Amino acid sequence: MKTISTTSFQGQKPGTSGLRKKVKVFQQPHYLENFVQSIFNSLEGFQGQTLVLGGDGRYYNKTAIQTILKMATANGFGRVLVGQHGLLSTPAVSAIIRKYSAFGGIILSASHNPGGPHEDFGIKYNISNGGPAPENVTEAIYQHTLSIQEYHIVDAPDVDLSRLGNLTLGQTQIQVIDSVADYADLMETLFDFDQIRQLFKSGFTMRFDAMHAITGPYARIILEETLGAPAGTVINGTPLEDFGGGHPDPNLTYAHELVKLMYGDAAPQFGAAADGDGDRNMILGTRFFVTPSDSLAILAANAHLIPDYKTGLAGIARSMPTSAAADRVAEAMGIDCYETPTGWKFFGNLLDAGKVTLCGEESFGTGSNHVREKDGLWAVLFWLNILAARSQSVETIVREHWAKYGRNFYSRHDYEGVDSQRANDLIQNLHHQMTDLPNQKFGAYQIEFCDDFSYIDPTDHSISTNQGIRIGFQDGSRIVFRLSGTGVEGATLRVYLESYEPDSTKHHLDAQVALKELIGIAETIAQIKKYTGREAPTVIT
Ligand code: VG1
Ligand code: CO
Repeated sequence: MKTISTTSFQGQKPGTSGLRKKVKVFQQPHYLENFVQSIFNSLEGFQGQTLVLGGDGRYYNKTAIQTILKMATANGFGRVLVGQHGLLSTPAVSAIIRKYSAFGGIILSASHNPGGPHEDFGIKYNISNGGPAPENVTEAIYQHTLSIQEYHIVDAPDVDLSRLGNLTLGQTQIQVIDSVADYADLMETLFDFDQIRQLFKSGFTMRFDAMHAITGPYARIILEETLGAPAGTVINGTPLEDFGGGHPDPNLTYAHELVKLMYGDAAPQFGAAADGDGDRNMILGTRFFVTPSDSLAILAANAHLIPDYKTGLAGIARSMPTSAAADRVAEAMGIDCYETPTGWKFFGNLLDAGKVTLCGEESFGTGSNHVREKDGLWAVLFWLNILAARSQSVETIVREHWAKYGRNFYSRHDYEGVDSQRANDLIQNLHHQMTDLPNQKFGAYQIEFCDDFSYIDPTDHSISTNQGIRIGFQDGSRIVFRLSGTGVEGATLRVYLESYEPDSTKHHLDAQVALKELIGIAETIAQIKKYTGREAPTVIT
């Protein structure tokens, strides 16, 4: 065992979901080690306990995982459960932490950010409930990074992660586990696999785009091998260190191969994609896109069709920028709906307290109390189970939902790679207008309130402030502005737009058309073009 002296790095502050930086930054001597030691320094009582470790297979995964194994050993973990080849999806890590009562887990991923030697790497710590470390933990880790002076590591050859089985490293047992098995077993306990098997037997067609990222092996085993979907259902199914040069973010812009298929002639009946680390999902029908906010509402409204949820939902939680479509379902069901800040870490306490069963975010994230992360393949299986039970198309299910609950037109406009100072100025400018905006009229819309969202956790009463500027209109429409906490360079401005339409004769409209006036109001109030120097958003979802 060696103790190495080090000096602190600036900026090792975890964002919305872990620490994300360019690979080159992580490759600096001691950079990764400092952060990992700071995680361990912020924890108490892990000696002899179990750590779960894995990543999405992006460039630097292999190198980082060896370093972390040696540091976990030197710091006194009793056992490390590590995915074969160092691979585990984010929801699989969450499931494994819970199944084996681990102390916590480390996930190596920058999620939907691109990978490769010149792209992004990331690291995230999850606590014993299987969920992302809450803000008090990430803050403690950050404080340790500022004062770190040494780290502990064992001097040993690399561990062979290619074969399943048990090894020892120093005093620590290293168990190389199958990346998929525990997760696949859990999925089988939640859904009606026989019903889904019947669906595929009847000739149902589907494509799942793993985007060359972590879900490939999971989707092949669960969809093709277990549920009988034909070979070729899973596309881009081999995890690559650079995700094939793509951007593993399942949306209409980046999942273009799937989108082309689903909007082409002879399109399959169902399309889905997942992100780099497997926690996001996109749902498509034949020439039809389901917005993530609607998806959450539809899963909730159809939960009675799913074995694990048929006895009812305790409640629903959605992040603040997510549309209120789920709120309407919760209201109809007579259950609570919670509004949390962006990021899955805010759902953990609600799930642990049994206050909610389903959670979702507009950013292609949905999940439930089966783990403490959002879960891409879980959402796909949930949809498959609904499709099998209802024998209707994706489009029909969504349209019937709108007819019953009304439609929440929704869109997010992202301005990526904006100058940080200018982006902060834009937010400042909104702050300055905050008290003057209420009651002002813009065309048909009158502003009811304007605030910077803050949240008090109902279980531990912790307070999170500055979570995004909300402009609420009298008819329930909303515009939200916030800056991304997952980027690595410059700033990303996210503008979230929502309006509610009860009239079903207008439900066929394209969201960008229905939201046109609100989009104009957002520009008038925030002067997006002036501050960002951009004529149009980089990505529209
Ligand atoms: C984004 C999304 C947020 C999500 C987070 C992590 O954060 O908006 O909803 O929880 O990514 O998802 P931000 O701060 O960039 O808006 V993932 O799939 O990157 O773990
Ligand atoms: Co992700």
